[in-house]
Parts: sequence; structure tokens; C-alpha cells
Amino acid sequence: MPSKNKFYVTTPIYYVTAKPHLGSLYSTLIADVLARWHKLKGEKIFFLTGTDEHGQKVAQAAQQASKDPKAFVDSFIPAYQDAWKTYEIDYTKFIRTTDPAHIMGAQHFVRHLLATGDIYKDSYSGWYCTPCETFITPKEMEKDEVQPLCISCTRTTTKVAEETYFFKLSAYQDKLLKFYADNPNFIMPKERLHEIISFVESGLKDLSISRTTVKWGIPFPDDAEHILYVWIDALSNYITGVGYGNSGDEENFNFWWPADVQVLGKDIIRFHGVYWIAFLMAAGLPLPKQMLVHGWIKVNEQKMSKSLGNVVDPMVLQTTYGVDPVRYYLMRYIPINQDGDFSIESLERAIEKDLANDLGNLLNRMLILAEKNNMYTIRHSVVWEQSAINLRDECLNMLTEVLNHMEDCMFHMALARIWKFIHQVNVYFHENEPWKLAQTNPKLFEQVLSATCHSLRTIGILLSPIMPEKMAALLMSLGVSIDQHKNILQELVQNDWHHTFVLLKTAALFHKPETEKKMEQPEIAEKQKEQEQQTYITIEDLIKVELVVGTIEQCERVEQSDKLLKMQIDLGDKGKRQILAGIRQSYAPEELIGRQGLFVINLKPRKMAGLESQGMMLIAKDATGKTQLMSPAQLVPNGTRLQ
Ligand code: ME8
Ligand code: MG
Repeated sequence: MPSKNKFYVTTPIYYVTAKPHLGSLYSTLIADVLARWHKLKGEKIFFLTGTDEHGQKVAQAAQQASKDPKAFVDSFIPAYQDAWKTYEIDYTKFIRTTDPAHIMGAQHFVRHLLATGDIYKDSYSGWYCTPCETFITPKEMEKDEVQPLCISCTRTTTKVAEETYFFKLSAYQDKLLKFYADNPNFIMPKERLHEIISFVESGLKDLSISRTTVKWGIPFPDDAEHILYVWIDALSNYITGVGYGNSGDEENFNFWWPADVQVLGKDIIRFHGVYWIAFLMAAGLPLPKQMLVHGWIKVNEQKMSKSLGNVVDPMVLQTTYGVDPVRYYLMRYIPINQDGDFSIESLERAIEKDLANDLGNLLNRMLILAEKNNMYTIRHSVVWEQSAINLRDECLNMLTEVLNHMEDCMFHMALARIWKFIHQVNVYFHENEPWKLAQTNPKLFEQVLSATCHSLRTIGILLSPIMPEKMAALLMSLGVSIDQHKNILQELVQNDWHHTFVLLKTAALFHKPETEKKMEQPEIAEKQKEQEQQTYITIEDLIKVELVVGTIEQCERVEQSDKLLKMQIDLGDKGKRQILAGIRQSYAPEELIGRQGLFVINLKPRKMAGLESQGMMLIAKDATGKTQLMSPAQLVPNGTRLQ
């Protein structure tokens, strides 16, 4: 089939019972990054986001606020639109389920399902969880339970007994299982597919898709006693948003549907991976190509959520830290395939270390040095020195790996790989001592600047979907402009270092968080207090500790843990050891491989996250929580004991 060169991406539509929080931003940001990434490939983009405004949950919240439901939902819309605008969320359309076009489309969808015979009327009696807007299936209840708790959110449920329209979900069990088997990449990350398969395998009951005891919703076609169950209303936004059910828009709908990627959190995977797919199968519509399911942002081990009241307001966060640094932090340090803890501490560390020190300073040093020597136009070399050739090869290696990670939507891996390259560029710049070359060898001086500019150009383009504004500034300071209609990634992969750069002085891209501006971190003060309480040990105590120099040969993340890295350490004549350390927030594994460190090797082996750690690595943490690996200032043979 000829490719349409299009990319259609969606986010969940959020319940408008409050303004957006960091969790809602996270899903929306992932979709934005994907959309911008595909734009770099020259594809046409449709990016749909919006709000889920009907149903019992919203109606109850409106009632509590003594407001009419429509006035209540209207009051939050500016907060969503402002937040998305501030965070550079470049959506194509913001859909509201109260939009007339959506209402028409959703009714059309249900009429279609009625016509195919997949809907019948009966009575329903059971339990309902309002916060999740979900019916509790008998399987999810303990036997003889009086009032079950919701298995998803553990809150109390309410009894519902009413006449309802059912969708024949049970008829789709085999078709769904076949679909999953035929499309193993349908759900990313792949682990999440098993969850769906076992839910479907355990048996599907027909699904109630209308309510009579709730009034705030879309009228059921030709039966005004009923309103649409909020999930069938909400899910259909993904098709109504591109024109389904609205005459005149068929061409638009046929062009964009099916969605290429649907982004969602793991809490709503069943609605998307099972119900939504079955509805579409019943309607005979094409199925979405992929669902990208992410984990939860947590605060102190708890899911960040409106109902738990532990939310972080992205609008407050950006006033202190800026938009692009928050975007970067979320994409790099909340791995998409697992839950991630949000902390101010690690956000500040990311800004200081990765953005201000590693990337910002590199650009700055290069620009200042060029200016000092009146070099504003940097020409490429015809013959490159070996060190520049090596850097150029590394640039291509990095690109290849980053492209793969981005195809897998492993954003955190892509970013770690880009940062490894940034380190290499820093080393190249430093080792070539261009400030000396400026006096002794102007030609080579220009070459070092040129190699650095070429590297920064690639870095800036690759990072532009993550930090659009900062990378636009970076590229502008190099005199680079991007042609929106070309596949720029394809050009990058050619890795031709033949550009001329016209430098423009620019304000520093990133600022280290200033101490007086930093947000509250009470836990840090506690830690400092603990450290201040000194007690003495004797020299005999000290020599009991066997402290040895070793080289980190291998290093990888421990899947089950947000904090741990697993390392293989070469201790020379003392052999090899597996050692685990809680430094994952400070170092990407690649950064550590090949480096020397100091290790306690006679500590009793202990299990961490189910793995044995045969010693301990020495690290230092400063007051901001930044971790530093302790290493000898110069290379020392592995196995050397400290004295
Ligand atoms: O479920 N971490 O809306 P909702 C990461 N209206 N993501 C989070 C999060 C967190 N702590 N908290 C929320 C609904 N999210 C329905 C969806 S779609 C047809 C209807 C994100 O307001 C995540 O994507 O409860 C989650 O799936 C979504 O917000 C739920 O938002
Ligand atoms: Mg929710």
C-alpha cells in the first residue's frame, strides 16, 4: 500500500474536574514529541487532544461545586489550553465531547453498531465505580462481597440497577485474541500486551453502553431515556475528531484514520486495548496501528492524581524551571515503560548537569572562543584530522542508535545516547585545546570549531522535538535553519560534514537553578542533619574495610528498580564482581562503562531488587543530591588497595 506520509497521534481526553497536572502533561507531551519527530521526517501531522466532559464523575463534581455541568466544564477549558500553549504542545485540534460535531459523530457511531446487530437492550444490575466510570464485573468481586471496592482505584463503588443497552463484547473474544496474535507490536511496550491478553482470555461479558440514571451525556440515538455510557462517548472522539459521522468530512476521516499512535496511561489500557478495538471491529472500521502505554508519574511512591490531591501544577513548575527543561526532564527521567518518581531534586540535577553544564556550556564555550578570535563564519574542512573523523563516526553511531530508540518510543534511551555523544564532543573540544590553536594553528582552530558546530547541529535537530524553543535558539546561534518540508533525519544520516556556520552570539541557553529560587526540599535538610552527627571509629575499624580500585566493565539498568544500576567490576588480581548501586538517576549506564571507581569488596553480599551485590561502590552526594562517582585522579592498576 502506498504510504500516505501522514502521522495521526492522539492523547487520552482528560476528565475536566480540575485543571491539568503533571500526569496529564506527560501524556500530552509524549504525543507532542512524537508529532514533532514525525514532522522532522517531512510527514503530515494530525495531533488530537481534548477533554472528556460527560458522565457521572463530571456531573457529581459539578454538583459539588453547585454549578451547571456545562458551565463547570467550561470553566476549566482555558486552564487546559493555556497549559498546552505554555508547554509548546502543538496540537492540530482540541476536541471537547460537548462539541456538537462530536455529539453527532458519537451518535452516528452507535447507530452504526445498532445496525450491525451488536447492540441489544436488557437490564443491568451491579456495581459502578464513579471515579473510574467503570462497571465492576462479577469476576472482579470477592464471593458474597456486600459492597465491592474498585479493583483499579480501590475506592468504594455504588449499586446500579437500570435498563441498559448492551454491546455484544462476548462475541469478540476470539477476534480480539487473533488480532493481538497477528499484531504483536500493537501495544508498546510489549509487556503490556500480556495484561490485555489474559484479561480477554479470562472471558468477556457484554458491556453496558448506556445509562438512564445519569442525565449528563449524549442522548442515545432514538431513545432519549438513555444517555451514552461515557466511555463509548469518549473513545469515539478519536474518530469524530478527524471527521467521522459529519457529512462532508468523509475524505478527511479516510485520510487520517486509523491513528498511527494512540498515547495513554496504563490505567486505561483495558478501555483502549479491548473495548475500543471491539467497537471498531463491530463497526467494520480500520484499527489503530499502535497504542503507546506509559506508566505513572509518582510522588513519594504514590500515583500523582487529582483525587489523591498530590498533584504538581506544571504552570507553577515552569515559572521556576522553564518549559523546555521540564519537557526534557519528563522525557529523560520518567522512563516510558515503567512508573517514575517525580522529584524537584532530580529535576534540578538534570537542569544543572545535563542542560547547563554538558550542553549549554559546550555551546557557550565554542561561541565565546569564536567571538574572541573574530571568527563568525566557520567553514568546513576539506581534510579532517583523525580526531574529527572519529567524532564524525561517533555522530553517525549515535544517530543510528537514537533513530532506533525513537522508533521504539524509548525516549529516555534516545536521550541518554545523545548525552553520551555530548560528552564525546566535550572531550573532543577540550582535548584539542582550540584556545591554544587560535594562536598557533588558525586552520586547525577553524576545524575544531567546525566539527563542534556540526556535532551541535545534529544534537540540536535531534533534540528539537523535546525542547523546541531552546533548540531553535541553539540552531539560530549556529546560523542553521531547517526546511520543514524535507526529511531532515534522512539528511542527518548522510552525516556529510559540509556545512558553513554563521555564528550569532546568544544568551546562555540554560541556567542552573538559583538557590534562593529553588522549591522546598524538606527531606534534604533532614539528610544534612543526619550527616552532621559524627561518631569516631578506631584505626582497627578502618583497616577492616577493604577499599579497592576497579574498572566498570559493564553497566546496565535494573528493570525492577528506578534507582539501581548493575555493574561488572574488574578488580585486577582480586577478580570480578557484580555490584549494584543506586545511582541510576545520576548516570546513564553508558557514561560509566570504562571508568574507574572505588569499591568496598569485603562487605557481606546482599540482595537488591532480587540481584546479589558483591560489594559497594563509593559515591558522594552534594547538598542538591547530585551523585559523583569517586575515582582516582589518574589511572591506577585495578585491584590497588587504598591505604
Ligand atoms: O481516564 N502519571 O481521564 P483522566 C502519568 N477521561 N499519566 C497520568 C497520571 C500520572 N500520575 N495521571 C493521569 C480518563 N495521567 C478518561 C480518558 S480517553 C478516551 C478517556 C494521564 O483525566 C494518563 O494518560 O483520568 C491517564 O491515562 C490519563 O491521564 C487519565 O486521565
Ligand atoms: Mg483517571
